Amino acid sequence: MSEADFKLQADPQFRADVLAGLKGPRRAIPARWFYDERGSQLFDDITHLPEYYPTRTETDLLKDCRAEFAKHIPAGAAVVEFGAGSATKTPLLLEAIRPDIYIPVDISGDYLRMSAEVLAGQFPDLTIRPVEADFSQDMHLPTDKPSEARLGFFPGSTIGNFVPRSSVDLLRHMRGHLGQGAMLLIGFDRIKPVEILLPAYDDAAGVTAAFNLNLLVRINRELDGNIPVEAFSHQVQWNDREARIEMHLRCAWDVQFTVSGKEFQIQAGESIHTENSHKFDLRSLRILLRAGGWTPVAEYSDAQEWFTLVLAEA
Ligand code: AVI
Repeated sequence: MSEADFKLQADPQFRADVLAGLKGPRRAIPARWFYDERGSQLFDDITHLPEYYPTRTETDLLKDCRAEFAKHIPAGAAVVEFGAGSATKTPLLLEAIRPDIYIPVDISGDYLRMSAEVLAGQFPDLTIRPVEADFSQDMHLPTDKPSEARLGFFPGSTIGNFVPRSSVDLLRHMRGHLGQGAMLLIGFDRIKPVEILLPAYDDAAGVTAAFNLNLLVRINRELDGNIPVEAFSHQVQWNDREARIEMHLRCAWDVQFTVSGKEFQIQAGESIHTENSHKFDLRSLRILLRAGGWTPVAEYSDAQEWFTLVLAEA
């Protein structure tokens, strides 16, 4: 396939989001577009960084509580994971509840297939039905046994990457897809001192900076852009009013560029807002779950209260 053909095949939603998001005065591009192949790899690297506490905290929590939450989950429930699945967290859940069917849902088809293959090797008796879809949009989930109960698994505090109105929509959407008698196991990153939060999103090795900047590289490659990537730098701030970490790409000097034939200008000091990562206290996460149609059944937090896993029922 020629480079021109490849560009023609760019995701139309990606193009629409980027063209709308680059228009001033408040420039913002949805965080879900971070995850091309390189972005997914960089995110995986982030999860192993010493500063990025959420993954290891949640993994330890899963290890400690799995016997407890397994007691609440009906035998034979199918597991639907929103996201391709993590190499460590997913096996812990599958070992604890031993479902017959596992349905990972992810926007990145290659990553989804790769992780499904690895899991198939680890769980030879498990039926794995990967679904390539954006789980925040309409999708179709396979039904092997029409009567089966389903457990949704949404770890990593990915819910925090949505603004409150969208996270309520997403939770309701999940409830609709999972059906009657569904349960949800969901991770929430807790509010904590900025001295811990900021380095988690601005690590010394610069991996998160590379993850953020890769969005511009992706735009240039897939949307025929010529954004001068070297003019931008990774910037992280804590927005206390909204209880969230924000990632931006700050422009150091005036630039002019085109994307898909459209012209843009960004002045020195302006930024493109690329990600929100909301943090929660116990009250805010309970309110969010209830607004999304879920009733918390059990909550599990680590000793420092840095992360909470909630088991909820529809
Ligand atoms: C996927 N998500 C939960 C991560 C987070 O912590 O908000 C994405 C991330 N962005 C920078 N580092 C990690």
